Amino acid sequence: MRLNRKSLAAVGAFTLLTACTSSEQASSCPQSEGQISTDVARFSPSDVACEDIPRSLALLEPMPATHGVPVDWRTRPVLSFDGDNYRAAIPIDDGTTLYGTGEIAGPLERSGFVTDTWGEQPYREDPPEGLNPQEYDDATPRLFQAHPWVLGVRADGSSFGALADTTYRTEIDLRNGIEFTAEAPFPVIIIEGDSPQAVLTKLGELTGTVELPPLWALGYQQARWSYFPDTRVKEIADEFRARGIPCDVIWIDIDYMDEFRVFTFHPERFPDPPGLNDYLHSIGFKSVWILDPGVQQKEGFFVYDEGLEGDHFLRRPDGKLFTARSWPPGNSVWPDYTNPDTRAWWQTYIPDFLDNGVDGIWIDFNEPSIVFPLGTPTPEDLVHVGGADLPPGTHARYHNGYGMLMSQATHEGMKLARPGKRPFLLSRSNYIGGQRYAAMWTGDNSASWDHLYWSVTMTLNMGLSGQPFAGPDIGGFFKTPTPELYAHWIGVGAFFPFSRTHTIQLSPPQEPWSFGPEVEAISKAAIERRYRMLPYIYTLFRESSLNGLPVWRPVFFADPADATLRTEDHAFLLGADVLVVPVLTESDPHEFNLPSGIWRDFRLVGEDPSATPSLPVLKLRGGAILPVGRIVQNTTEALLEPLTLIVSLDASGRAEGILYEDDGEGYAYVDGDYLLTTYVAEQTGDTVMVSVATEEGDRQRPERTVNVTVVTDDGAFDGSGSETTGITVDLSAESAR
Ligand code: NBV
Repeated sequence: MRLNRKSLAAVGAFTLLTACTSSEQASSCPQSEGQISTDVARFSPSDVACEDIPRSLALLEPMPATHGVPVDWRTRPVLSFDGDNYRAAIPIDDGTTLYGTGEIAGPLERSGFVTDTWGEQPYREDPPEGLNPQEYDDATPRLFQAHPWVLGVRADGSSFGALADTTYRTEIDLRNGIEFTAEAPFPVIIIEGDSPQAVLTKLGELTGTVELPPLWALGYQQARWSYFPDTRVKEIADEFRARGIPCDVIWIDIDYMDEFRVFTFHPERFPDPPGLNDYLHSIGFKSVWILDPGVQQKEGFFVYDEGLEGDHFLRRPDGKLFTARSWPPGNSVWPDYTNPDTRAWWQTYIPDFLDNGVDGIWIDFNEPSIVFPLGTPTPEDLVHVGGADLPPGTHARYHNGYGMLMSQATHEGMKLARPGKRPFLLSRSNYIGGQRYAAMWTGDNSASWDHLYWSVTMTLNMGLSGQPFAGPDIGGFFKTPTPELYAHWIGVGAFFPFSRTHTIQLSPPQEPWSFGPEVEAISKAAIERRYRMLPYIYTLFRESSLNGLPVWRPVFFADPADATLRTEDHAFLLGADVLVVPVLTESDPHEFNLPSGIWRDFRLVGEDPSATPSLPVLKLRGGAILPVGRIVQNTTEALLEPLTLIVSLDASGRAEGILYEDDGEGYAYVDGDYLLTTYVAEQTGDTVMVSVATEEGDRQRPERTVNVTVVTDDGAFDGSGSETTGITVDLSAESAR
């Protein structure tokens, strides 16, 4: 092994602090230092007792070390304690670029930035006066979620990941290598990999992957704070259908509740939730309803009474209930989700709630944030009782895990209530590993071009932090977008893994038709593109659920060793095969660094991005086959009648692509009821033959028409036929061009 001066220094400093570097030692303390698997090692402060090191919320299970870390381990943190704070410094080689750190505004590449992991409502409508957006990013180093995780990509494309395995507030300083700082001792887990993809797959093995979502949750979704009363919800849903704009989900914000009390419905505004949901279902909509953790402290309110009886609410150190203002009038109290009995109690409300025909749940303000006065911090000395494998601890210890534990309780409650259906849960706050329970949106953003750009970089960095199911409020939550901004946002927004328009209370309408006929037509085309791509997007989610790879990937994933791609964050990859090149700036067109190789433009709905710059240019990798469906109004309609295979041949005249299909909402796929097809295309002379190369799963191949479009540098050539006998496309046919 070759050691450079930096890593020698690191080993030297490290061995002063730890005794355990030989290859055979292992400890019964799950947090102790050692190698967990071939590419994963944990480094713990050696002079701290095992019980003083927090138990991991990030990891799926404790994952004890099996043996000591070999002396030639490449990436070694230097651990230290300065009397106040514990620190882990990780030197990096020249040419290494850094990513991840979860939900953070600013550019994709995080080197040079400081992130403070402490979920909270940042109230960041606008940069403080006089600050440019870049400085503003520095000035707001935290958002709603906490991911004490950094992905490093070395000059040669090999990679590593570093996880500060603690829910305590952790500063991630990337100004000079990587430095994690927290007030309590913490282990650092290092993952090594040949590529960033390999590291993310390992991260998925350690912290879990997203569960395959129901297909409808990948459709386009419409929200505002709030559509009410119920007749307004129906009007919005009807309008989508009347205008022929595809949409799967309508969102119901806090005004549906009776005085904002969780698990209640406003008697006048929403007198008949099951009736409303029946209606929505009859026209192909699903509905997602919001819940907040703040429970009104009012005797006679069943959630409060029962929670008090079971001792489920957070208390102050003197034993008194912690009370503060949430949305309901008067004070509220907050469940202590560290207690397994409390999680089980919270779950008891979910079956009745879902029985109203509710399809999905949205949990908000679960950093947790206090509503009045806005920005009041939750006291760090609140007492969490813990239970099962979680020790008791202060709020300082559990704050960053609160949203995740609420997500876990809600997700598991949804599964218990409807064992045959995949839950869809969206959570504003979460912690690394939280992708196993909930999707995320990037919280309260603003209608500005900077926020449009950040919505792309944030979604990318969420994917590089283990969370593939992410997206922003399209159009911006605060403020009102100009028609041009909305058009650009929905243009790219239709491709977010989670694609939803949302806006604040009392703001002007923000539906796709609210900005005039031109933007309506652009929005319709954008959303129709998503629906055509859904079979591919669904296939990507299935892949992510298995191997932890993000759905949105930075351009440098196409060639991690190409230094010119490392900062490209105005374009992105959807999976490995589709390159999306949007316009994210109002002026100053961005100079793109795009991967080398063959990338061919393709179109889906007759659009022309050169004439409509708000619709991103789409490029298909040479060597890829993209499975697409037809335009539908929602996912209750059959997507794949017909199935279209868009083929982009590589230099040797070959291409390959994968399509995953199942029933879209249940768990039958786990027992084999799915169909996974690999299609191949091969050129011989002037003809291209497309056929099924492999198939997996018990699901019957449907009888359906299959269209093939071969995109070449000369144009597009079409063919049609059956996937059981293969399809021939004639590249010499003039008429097809
Ligand atoms: O529930 C109201 C809003 C919601 O629309 C938004 O998406 C959340 O991020 N919620 C915050 C509370 C209002 C905060 C100002």
